Amino acid sequence: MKSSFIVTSSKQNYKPFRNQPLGELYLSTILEQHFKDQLDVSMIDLRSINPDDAIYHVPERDVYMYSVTTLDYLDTKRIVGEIRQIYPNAKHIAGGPHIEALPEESSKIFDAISLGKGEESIKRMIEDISNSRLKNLYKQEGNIDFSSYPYASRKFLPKSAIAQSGILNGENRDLNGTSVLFSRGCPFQCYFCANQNKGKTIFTPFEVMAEEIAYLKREYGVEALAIKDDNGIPVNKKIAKPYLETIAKAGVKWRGQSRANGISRDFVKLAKESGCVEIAVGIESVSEKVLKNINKKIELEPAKKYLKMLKEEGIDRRLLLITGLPGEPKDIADRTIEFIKETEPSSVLFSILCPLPGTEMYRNPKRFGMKIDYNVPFDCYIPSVGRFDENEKPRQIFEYEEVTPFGKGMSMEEIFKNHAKVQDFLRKNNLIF
Ligand code: B12
Repeated sequence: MKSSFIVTSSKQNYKPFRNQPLGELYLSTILEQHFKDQLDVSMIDLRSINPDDAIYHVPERDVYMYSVTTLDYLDTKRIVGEIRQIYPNAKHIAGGPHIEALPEESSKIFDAISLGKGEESIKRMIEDISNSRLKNLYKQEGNIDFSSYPYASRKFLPKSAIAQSGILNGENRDLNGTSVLFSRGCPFQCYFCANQNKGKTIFTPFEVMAEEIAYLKREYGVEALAIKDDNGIPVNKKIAKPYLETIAKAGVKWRGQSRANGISRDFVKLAKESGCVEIAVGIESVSEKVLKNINKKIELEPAKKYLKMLKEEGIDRRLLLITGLPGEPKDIADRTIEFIKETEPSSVLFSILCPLPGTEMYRNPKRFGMKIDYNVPFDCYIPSVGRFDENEKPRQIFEYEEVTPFGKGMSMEEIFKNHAKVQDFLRKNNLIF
């Protein structure tokens, strides 16, 4: 049997090859190891191909597989339809955050969907296809033990698409880098976050982590890593130490993201020693009240101290901030600018709230005094409007009721104005990246 993961056009990604389709590579590796010669596994990479022409790049397969995010959903739906016209006997199976968030709608598009962890389901789906007994829904309950699974082989893509310069900034810009994911899951429950892996974080065993980095160095000449883990300095101290020590031994530079609280100077030092050059910190809002409304579970004074500590230890700081959150004060733009001046980050990603499927806000907008326009197409759910194109216009997906549980609702006009004001400040101060 012949199977392929399709990576869709990703027109929303500013540089589509800057990040690898890690989930697709990982699941392909699992399939190949399990089925050996019984299954041909490959990847059809449609990134940066115009969706109008995508079909011309799709060879015939028995099974097409998709890992779907909200932004990719419409592209995916379109290519599935086009493939069905040309290769009507092929099966289409899917999983991923958008499928997890909206399973009913998604199951109309695909022959079968997978909910929960997919490592075992994907094998079962392939077996069931080969025995002509594919079901519509596969559900894998509970967590998995990572030690039973391999790291993602990158061989399903050409070497040229794996590593490149520009993964790190400043003096490390020229290093040859790639992205990696060493853990899954986040113990926090922020209401704006679409991570479906809420709960216990599971980690790749440290020896497998070491093997993966050694493989990337050996096969792809990798010197720099963008660590995509939700918490690149793990919150659990017992894990953080061996995790950072494993990276330290590998001798690479890296950037990642972390919580804004709960990390002591010892761990910041250890991160620095392990090659960390930049940490993105999810502050989200400079209003304590808003932080409570979104269940962020951080406070601003400790967050400022943490940012200062990172600076003192020589690590660049990237602030992640969102506007349009429930209960923002009128002067949020000015307060945000003040916070940025005070904390002196190296760069800032300033987004407008985007209530993505999978978030508590999308599931339960009333709780936040929000009205979501469910008719807005899914490819408009862009969280980082205006990041790379000053003229990009934000599309309105939601609005606040006049009266919300947190006081008077802010109009979208005001929200867009606040966003423009802060973006303008960031642009003038060269803080956008
Ligand atoms: C790495 C990553 C990226 C990378 C690469 C993505 C990739 N294809 O690998 C990059 C940087 C490109 C990226 C970009 C973006 N991302 Co992103 N990203 C992630 C991250 C951190 C990990 C995803 C991953 O690789 N997981 C590893 C795989 C193996 O695990 P998994 O996805 O949980 O999949 C399991 C199951 O779902 C199932 N499964 C998945 N696919 C399939 C397919 C089949 C056939 C089967 C059977 C099973 C199956 O099995 C898997 C193993 O158990 C997640 C957050 C997270 N921690 O999960 C966000 C996340 C997926 N990203 C998100 C977002 C919003 C974005 C951006 C919009 C951000 C932005 N501001 O621009 C862009 C847009 C990308 C796009 N075009 O759609 C959201 C998606 C929400 C949504 N509703 O779609 C997430 C959940 C983050 C969040 N907390 O909100 N992202």
